[in-house]
Amino acid sequence: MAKTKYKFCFGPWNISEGQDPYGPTTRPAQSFDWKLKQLKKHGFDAMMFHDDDAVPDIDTKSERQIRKEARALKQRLDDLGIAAEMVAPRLWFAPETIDGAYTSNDAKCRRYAIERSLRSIDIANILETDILVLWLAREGSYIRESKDARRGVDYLVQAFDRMLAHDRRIRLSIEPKPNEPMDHAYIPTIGHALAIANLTRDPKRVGCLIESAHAILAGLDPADEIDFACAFGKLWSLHLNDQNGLKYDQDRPFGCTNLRSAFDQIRALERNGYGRHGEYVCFDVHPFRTTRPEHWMRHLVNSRRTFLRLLQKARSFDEAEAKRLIADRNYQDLDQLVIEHLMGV
Ligand code: XUL
Ligand code: MN
Repeated sequence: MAKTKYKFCFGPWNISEGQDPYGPTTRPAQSFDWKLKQLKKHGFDAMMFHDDDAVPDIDTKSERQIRKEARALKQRLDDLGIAAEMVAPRLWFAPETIDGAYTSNDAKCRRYAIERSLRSIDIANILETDILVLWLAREGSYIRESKDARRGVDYLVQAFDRMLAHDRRIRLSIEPKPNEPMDHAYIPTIGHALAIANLTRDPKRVGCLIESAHAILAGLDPADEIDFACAFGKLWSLHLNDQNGLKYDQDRPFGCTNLRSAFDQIRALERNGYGRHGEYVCFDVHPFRTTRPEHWMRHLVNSRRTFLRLLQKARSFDEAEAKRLIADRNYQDLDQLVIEHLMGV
């Protein structure tokens, strides 16, 4: 079978300015146009968009104005030859989402979250992507007793059903993350995402997005999560990055900490034919706070480069020898085969 030619993308938020909870920005903001121009220049094909990356100050604008601005953006993307990979409602900034979005205890706030998601779908339509990414940032609890998790599931299903009914082509791609900003999230793993899909009015159109760091934060192996999602035909998007253990979400360059796991993730993508139906490889990585403005694209360029180098490694792995060692249950030497292959000896 012909080898997959992978397509790459990132989001404007991946060219971040260095702020963290303890200190301000360390780089001056770059314009949106500058960010768009970096894509092609560095071998990327598409951009991911939060709804308000596409239409800034979206909450202050009418539906008509939102559509107008989305159409103008589409024109700019076409001029530059860039696709929109997905749109994601940013449901974690507005005052209405302080106590959760779809699962807020306040009915008015739940309505806000749904309405805003419908506008995101309108933008996705105009940008010609059928993927709506749902990172359910504030759907969970700080304090267990403040929420009813059973009702939370019902609220999530009601919200997903409204989105599925709004547009019969849109596909919801749920991006699980076990914690941060919440203490515990309601959809912490791919298993949860695929299970809740079955409660909706159209399970076929509810799938998932795997982020390597989020899987690691859940104590799971990202490669196994990829295989699991692909067994259901539901891996529709991917955020590759890295994470050094159980701490804050680090969004480190792909492979920088767990090189072997990065190799395993690529092997999982290869054996499942990820990318053959137009799926993109996105890097949800952030520059280190110390990065100088003149090195600002390196975390993205390097993640892509590591991906392509590891892809060569995956394609040149001695599968016959691995098979022989597996048949002999000689996992000690299989382990060494992988290590030496990665070390290039
Ligand atoms: C948060 C995260 C987000 C989503 C997009 O941890 O990964 O950037 O990927 O909203
Ligand atoms: Mn992500």
